[in-house]
Amino acid sequence: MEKNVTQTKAWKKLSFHYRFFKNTEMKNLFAFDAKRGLKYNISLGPLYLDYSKNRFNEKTMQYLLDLANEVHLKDKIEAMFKGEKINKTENRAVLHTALRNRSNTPIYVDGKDVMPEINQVLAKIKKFTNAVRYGEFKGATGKKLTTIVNIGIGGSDLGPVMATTALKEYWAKDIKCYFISNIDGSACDDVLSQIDPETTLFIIVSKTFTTIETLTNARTCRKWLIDALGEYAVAKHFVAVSTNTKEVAKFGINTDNMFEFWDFVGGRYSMWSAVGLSIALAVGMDNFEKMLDGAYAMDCHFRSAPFAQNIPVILALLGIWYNNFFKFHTQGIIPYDQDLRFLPAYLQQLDMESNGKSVTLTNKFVKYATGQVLFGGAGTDVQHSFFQLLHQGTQIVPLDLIVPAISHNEIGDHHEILVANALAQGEALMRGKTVGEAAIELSKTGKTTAEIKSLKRYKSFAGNRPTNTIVIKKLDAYTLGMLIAMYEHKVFVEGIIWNIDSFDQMGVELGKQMALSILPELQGQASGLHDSSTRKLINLIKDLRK
Ligand code: G6Q
Repeated sequence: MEKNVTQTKAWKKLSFHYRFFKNTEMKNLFAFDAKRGLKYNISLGPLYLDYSKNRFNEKTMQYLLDLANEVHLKDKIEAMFKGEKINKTENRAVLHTALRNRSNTPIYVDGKDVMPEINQVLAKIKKFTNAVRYGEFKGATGKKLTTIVNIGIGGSDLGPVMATTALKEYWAKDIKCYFISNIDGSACDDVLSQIDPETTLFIIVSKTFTTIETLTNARTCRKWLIDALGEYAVAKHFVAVSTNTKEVAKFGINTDNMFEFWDFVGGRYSMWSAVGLSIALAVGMDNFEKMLDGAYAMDCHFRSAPFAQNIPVILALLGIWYNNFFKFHTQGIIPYDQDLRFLPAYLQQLDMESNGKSVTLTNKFVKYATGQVLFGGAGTDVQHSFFQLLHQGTQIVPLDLIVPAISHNEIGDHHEILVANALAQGEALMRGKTVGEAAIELSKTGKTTAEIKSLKRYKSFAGNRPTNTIVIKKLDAYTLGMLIAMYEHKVFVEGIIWNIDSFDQMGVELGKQMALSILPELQGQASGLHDSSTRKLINLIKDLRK
């Protein structure tokens, strides 16, 4: 029987330590230890994590590492990699790591090695990708397929959108990618109004192949194509990625044009599988494989590095320290890279869907905070919007600042300005500016004593606000793979400490069911039981639509 994590020795030590440590200022930690910035960092290939601008000292870190050991993290990591059924509520293995198991060593689920099937699908993706990119697999009218439309939602959309955008610089010159996820008709209309049916390949991505948004969007696109080219064109313009062969066939897609994946791959962990077909089509199979290589490098690091030198483990432990002790329940992700602008949305799902849970693996309601709220956006844009609150608001939001050293577009001094901003934010958030410092600054600008008095508090910054700085050499497929795997494992470690199932998503499923019950009412059928507000809203909208 697992111990409640708050009853572990390490947790108790952390609680006690927190009381004395909580007001310690990072700027003093830096002042007392000139080497702090040289001590608290980890390099892995093209990725460098500086975690020195966080509110911890050696003792804190030791207790956090003790906590990782006390919850048997090492064994849990092995259990995941070895294919044990760690997704307890769904009785499934969790093997997104098998999809990028570049060593190809066997991994068994229910006594069967999953690697041969994974390799087969990878080979099929490669063959198809090359056939489309080299113009061998053509559209129904004989034209090359150069427009890729990914139809999927949630885990079947966010990874492909994020990764294709991140790797935009590697796209084939003649390829364009579009994504339709939202059921809002505007999502379909936006894309269909821009593309040519003769050169378009639709990829329907749905693990279950029952998701109402995806199937509705897919039907609309199918009709659009048939109206333009006739029914016979469907086979040449539609492929599917799913675990549900039966439903794919029912939809009218030749199952030869179906790319399989498996129930041991969660939606939000699936971009390494055939769900990433649009990524492979856009950037080519070599780059897709480089992305898998990068993730594999992070997997090997996560599996073998001592916890004190383990990037995902350190990130997760700091996350626990803030969320459960400081009660900082929000986390910001700020990539200083325009092409990573969808990373926060991607990580929002990864983190919040995985760890937004309230029941432990031992079937008890949790009595401590679990998953934090994650948000973010690309720097420097967001410095001009929500950074105000991050600097001077009453909530403290630990940030990850992600900074590529080399830009794909070294135009003038754009990139130096970008990097200078990223580094300045980390330093400013850590140091802050005291009221006294603000007063001195104001006096240097010639303000009167009265003016200084009235302004100095407004111009002060509490500081002591934590940031991790993650420097990557350049945003390429390999590094992107590392980065995403790093966050996947961070989320995993936090889930282990909280003793929750990070791999189910019952919350998402409730929404799917409820919409299905209201839909017939909006379409004029008898009304069901609802609270007075929902009833009124249903009737109001029906009236407005008359
Ligand atoms: C991800 C979730 C969820 C899922 C979508 C789409 O982990 O399970 O976001 O990906 O609901 O589901 P389908 O792929 O089954 O259409």
